[in-house]
Amino acid sequence: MSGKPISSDVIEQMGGEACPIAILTGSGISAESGLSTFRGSGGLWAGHRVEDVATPEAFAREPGMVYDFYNTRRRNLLSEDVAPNAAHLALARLEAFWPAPVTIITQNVDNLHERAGSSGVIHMHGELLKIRHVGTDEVRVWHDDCHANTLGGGWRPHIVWFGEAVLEGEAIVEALRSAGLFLCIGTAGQVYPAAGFVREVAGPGVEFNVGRTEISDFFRERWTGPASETVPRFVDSLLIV
Ligand code: BJW
Repeated sequence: MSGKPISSDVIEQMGGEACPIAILTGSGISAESGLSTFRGSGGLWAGHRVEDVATPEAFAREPGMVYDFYNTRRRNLLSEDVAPNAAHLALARLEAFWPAPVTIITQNVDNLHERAGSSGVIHMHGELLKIRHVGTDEVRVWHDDCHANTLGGGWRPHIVWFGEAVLEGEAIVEALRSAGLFLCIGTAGQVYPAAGFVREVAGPGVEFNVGRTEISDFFRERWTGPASETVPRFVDSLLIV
């Protein structure tokens, strides 16, 4: 961290008008809620090769394995053991009390931001509790297992795989363009376009992670530690003026 803490800069702006805040979250924010990250040891892909499960080609080649992968994760997300943690709750509190728009752009396919109370969450990589028809693009909420013959066939997980366009691109551009502050929580910064947001956003960035990432150098400030501890402390520093 260099210079004075970013939170005091932002608080100074409160004398005029509070700035909109854009927040990018990744799987690290949900790790303490009992959901696996992607690339760490024991991560989601530890037992699978990425290209076996997270591409349209893999789905065409071996649909059964891909359906099973997401069915297992959907069941886990719906289990009693998984719930929002203090970081999700702090972001919902920020949205409730910050006097300017707070937009969460999440790479996560879980629903923990919504369950914590955040609204208007942008799920750029899709949602585990939805399925999409490959012919019509119709999207449905879906809490059961999904297979090749579900609802007569043609339904796939509503997930953005490698090589597919991310969702809600225009809303993301608008949130980044207008943000006076950018928070980036629990992502390794290895998957684009999300990894490039810190270089596109109008305002300064703050990174929250347990360690350094490939994009750490682009942030004005870094908070190191578990998100459930660092994010509530940061939010407190913004809200207590
Ligand atoms: C904690 C913590 C705690 C742990 N507290 N922190 C430019 C350059 C090079 C390549 C590309 C490029 N632009 C596009 C590409 C190609 C590609 C890409 O990025 N490839 C890379 C491998 C280089 N991107 C795409 O294909 C994207 N599409 C696209 O660009 O389309 C263009 C297009 C336009 C028009 C038409 C057609 C195409 C799509 C990307 C989709 C990504 N989808 C996935 C899988 C979804 C399926 C699933 O859920 O199974 O989304 S990839 C996977 O990675 C998942 C995640 O959302 C994403 C990010 O992972 P994340 O969250 O960062 O997880 P980890 O595990 O890597 O990191 C966890 C972090 O948390 C670590 O840093 C920990 O330290 C930290 N942590 N505990 C705080 N308690």
